[in-house]
Amino acid sequence: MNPIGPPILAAMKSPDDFAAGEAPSAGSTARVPELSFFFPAHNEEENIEALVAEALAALPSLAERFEIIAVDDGSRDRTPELADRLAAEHANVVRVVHHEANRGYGAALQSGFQAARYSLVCFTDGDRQFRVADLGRLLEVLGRPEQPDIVVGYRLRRADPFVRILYARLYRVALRLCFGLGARDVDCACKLFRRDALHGVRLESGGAFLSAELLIKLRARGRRIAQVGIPHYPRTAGQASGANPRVILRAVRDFWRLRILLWANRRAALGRGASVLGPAVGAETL
Ligand SMILES: Nc1nc2c(ncn2[C@@H]2O[C@H](COP(=O)(O)OP(=O)(O)O)[C@@H](O)[C@H]2O)c(=O)[nH]1
Ligand SMILES: [Mg+2]
Repeated sequence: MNPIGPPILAAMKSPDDFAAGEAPSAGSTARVPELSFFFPAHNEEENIEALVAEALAALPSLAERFEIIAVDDGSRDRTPELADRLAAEHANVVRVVHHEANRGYGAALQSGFQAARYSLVCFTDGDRQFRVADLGRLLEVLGRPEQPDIVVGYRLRRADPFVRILYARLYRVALRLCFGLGARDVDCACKLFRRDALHGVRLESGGAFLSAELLIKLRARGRRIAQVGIPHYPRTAGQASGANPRVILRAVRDFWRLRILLWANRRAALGRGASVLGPAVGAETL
């Protein structure tokens, strides 16, 4: 028996539908007109200022107009006040979304998408394991003749403990078997989207499963996803919590909830959750 099941298979095509790209050199592309960049931050007081400085330095060569959105996910350190200060210092460029309490990685990404206003939307994590300038690699692939709707990174050499790499391999197999999802590195937190491609997508997961849920639902809508290798760096400040048992259990629960809902009623399952996009801002009001 095919473990994927006909409803998803029909829309998701084969794993090979993901076009793996060679990693082009960063910054080799023309500037795009506008770009929203956001990052989730949970207790990232040691990273947030350097990340925003890095983004302010890198984004002008990638986009003519850009915004930087910090999503403070109920941090209990100085992240909220540092984020507010950065937004005040760079009033038209840096914005902050605060969660009053910690809601989880997926909820933080959802808030980033909601807040993003421009026609291209991208994110990295807030822990500086990616370089903002490497978003140029994603933009270069987005501009290729195949016209992908989404470009997702895969970590060329993942700079995390071995146990994380092992979990990621098992997760990849599970996603392929249960959802037919052929992404090389679903959790690579370096992704770029045409805003139009996100229309109609609704998401439910508040935790780490959101990255997979997003790609599964985009594939189900027939969106073209390309992949490109991205350098990854060790976390040098702050604490990683992505492998906490609570985080893993929540992801497992969300994984099976979506799988079972899709089996029960694919159409209803795809329509559950909150719309990923907030309102766009017309050019005249910018
Ligand atoms: N794990 C976790 N990360 C969060 C949460 N909310 C926001 N984040 C951010 O998500 C990113 C990835 O977190 P990290 O702990 O480094 O996960 P890992 O890279 O998978 O180990 C960082 O930018 C965090 O600040 C949360 O509730 N849990
Ligand atoms: Mg990390």
